[in-house]
Amino acid sequence: MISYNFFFLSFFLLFFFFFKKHSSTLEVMEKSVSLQVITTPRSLADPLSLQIRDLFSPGSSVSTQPDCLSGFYSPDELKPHFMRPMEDPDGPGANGRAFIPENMSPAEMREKQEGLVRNGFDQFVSDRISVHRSLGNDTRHPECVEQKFRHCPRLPDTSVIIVFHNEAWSTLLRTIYSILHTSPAILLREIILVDDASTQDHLKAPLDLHVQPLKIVRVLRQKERKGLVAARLLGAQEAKGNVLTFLDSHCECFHGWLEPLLAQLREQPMAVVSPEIAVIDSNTLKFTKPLPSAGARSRGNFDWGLSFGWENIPEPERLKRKDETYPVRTPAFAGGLFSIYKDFFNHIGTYDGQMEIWGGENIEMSFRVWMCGGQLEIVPCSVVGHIFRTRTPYSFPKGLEVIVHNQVRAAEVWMDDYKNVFYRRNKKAAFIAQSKSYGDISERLELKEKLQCKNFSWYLENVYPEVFVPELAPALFGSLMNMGSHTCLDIGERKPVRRAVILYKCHYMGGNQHFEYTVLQELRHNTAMQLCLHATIEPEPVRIELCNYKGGSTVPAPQQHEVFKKCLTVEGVKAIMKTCNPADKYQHWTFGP
Ligand SMILES: *[C@@H]1O[C@H](CO)[C@@H](O)[C@H](O)[C@H]1NC(C)=O
Ligand SMILES: *[C@@H]1O[C@H](CO)[C@@H](O)[C@H](O)[C@H]1NC(C)=O
Ligand SMILES: [Mn+2]
Repeated sequence: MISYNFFFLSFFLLFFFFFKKHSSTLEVMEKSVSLQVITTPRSLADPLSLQIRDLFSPGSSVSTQPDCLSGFYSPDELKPHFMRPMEDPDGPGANGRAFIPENMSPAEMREKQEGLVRNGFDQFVSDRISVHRSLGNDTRHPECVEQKFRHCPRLPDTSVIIVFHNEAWSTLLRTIYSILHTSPAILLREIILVDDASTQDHLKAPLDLHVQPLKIVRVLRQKERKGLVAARLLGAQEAKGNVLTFLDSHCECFHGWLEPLLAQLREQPMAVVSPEIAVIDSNTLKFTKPLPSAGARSRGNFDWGLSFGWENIPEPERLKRKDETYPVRTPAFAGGLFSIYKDFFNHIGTYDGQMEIWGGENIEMSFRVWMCGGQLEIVPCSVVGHIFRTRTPYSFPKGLEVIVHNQVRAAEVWMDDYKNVFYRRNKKAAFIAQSKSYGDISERLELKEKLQCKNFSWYLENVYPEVFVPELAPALFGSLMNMGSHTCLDIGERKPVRRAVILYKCHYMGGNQHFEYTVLQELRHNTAMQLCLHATIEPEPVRIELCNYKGGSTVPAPQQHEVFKKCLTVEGVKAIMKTCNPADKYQHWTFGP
């Protein structure tokens, strides 16, 4: 362990160098532009894309569809299996509106509370809204509303696969009917429900009896609780459609959601396409309708704790979209709702079957699809609503550790040396990796070899050039313990930007106590954002701020000069900059494991 007098460190706490990072980012951006030309959507005439189409959807190439008509699909041809029944426009939640019950009896209050606890959304409200409710007029961007779809080659058909575990009756049925009322019958081959060992009675015989007359809805059951990945694999195996479309069991599909997904796959058979996700409020079931104006689009990303997140589309990506019907390329995807050719799903290695229950599988699939020749896209003209639950009722029989287990499998297979960046931020993951208790990954490595997948630095440079990459080998890292107070520097639980750094009992698990002392002599906390320790003038506590860099050079903020030659000192529960005194134990720090 190395003990520091903070005299020197304090000098460098002041501001934050990004010259090196910044210049390499620019370089990479240029490279990515040339790549976009190759993979830009709608390259129908591109021989490569034709070749790929033949490979993955043999039935749909022009030559094998002699009866394929010219022109566009008419509204009549795109009629759904079941028209939506007429609805009372003033009924609860009609047209996607919120439903707020009034004058509730004590029994109703109890029912409401129990529903909330059981599901993580308000089942009481859901139960009173029609399972056939409409979502009102089509409010998408006019270019989406007016989008037409060529007959030739024919749009592929799809199996919709819905995995559920103890889903409420009304939300599950509303998901099913919303698909049946919005999907063109010629494109919807079937709906496959996969029961991941639910224990609630309504999901057994009553569900079978209810969907049986609908003919195109099937229920498959997993006897034992195996989780999302295994259940989706079961559904995929049984699916008869050309395309697999995965949805959650508490969704509502908006007007024309399916055609744009299938049309984009027809153009790019090696794509994995996701709809734009609209929020269905977990308390009122209000459906947040899309706006006709082209809003700021977001895309998916990941951070170095391997958590999925959203970000605004960077300018170069935005400019590449000629109109609203163009897809948005995304470095990572949420993984809940998406469509993929069944053949391509198999070709690209489906899922890592040894991932347990839920969590991390979307990041693994994101890396794999991009690195092995595919691409991930969000299609904004396709809008599907989803209830974001306040808590997950999806229980984890073996505890939350399975998520870390899954993340370690993803890191070991796909991240090369960059896996250490993750392990430094998650000590539990580091332990699982070190003790090799993440299971056998040899099949996944063989897959990577067989598909001749690119490496992780290729992915970072070409797919996500905007990503902040922490140093692969920082000078010092870990928990920063104060020798006087024996507590550790911690960013706290709340959104840390512009907040005082706190001192907390050392837990040595990384997370909020992970700091790196970089070769540029900054103290950074950089898991989700690029955060730097920011010196302040006594008695202001030292803050955590977004690292500050400007153009190609580094200029200290003016007020920072005054705190030169001060030392980071613990005083009570605060960290402040004070005049240096080598005898003061509260100015000595050490990097822990
Ligand atoms: C839907 O559109 C029709 C015709 O454009 C209009 O008359 C009606 O008011 C709209 N309904 C809602 C709920 O906005
Ligand atoms: C990753 O692949 C690129 C080519 O795409 C290659 O230039 C580079 O050396 C590879 N990096 C490693 C660490 O293997
Ligand atoms: Mn969900």
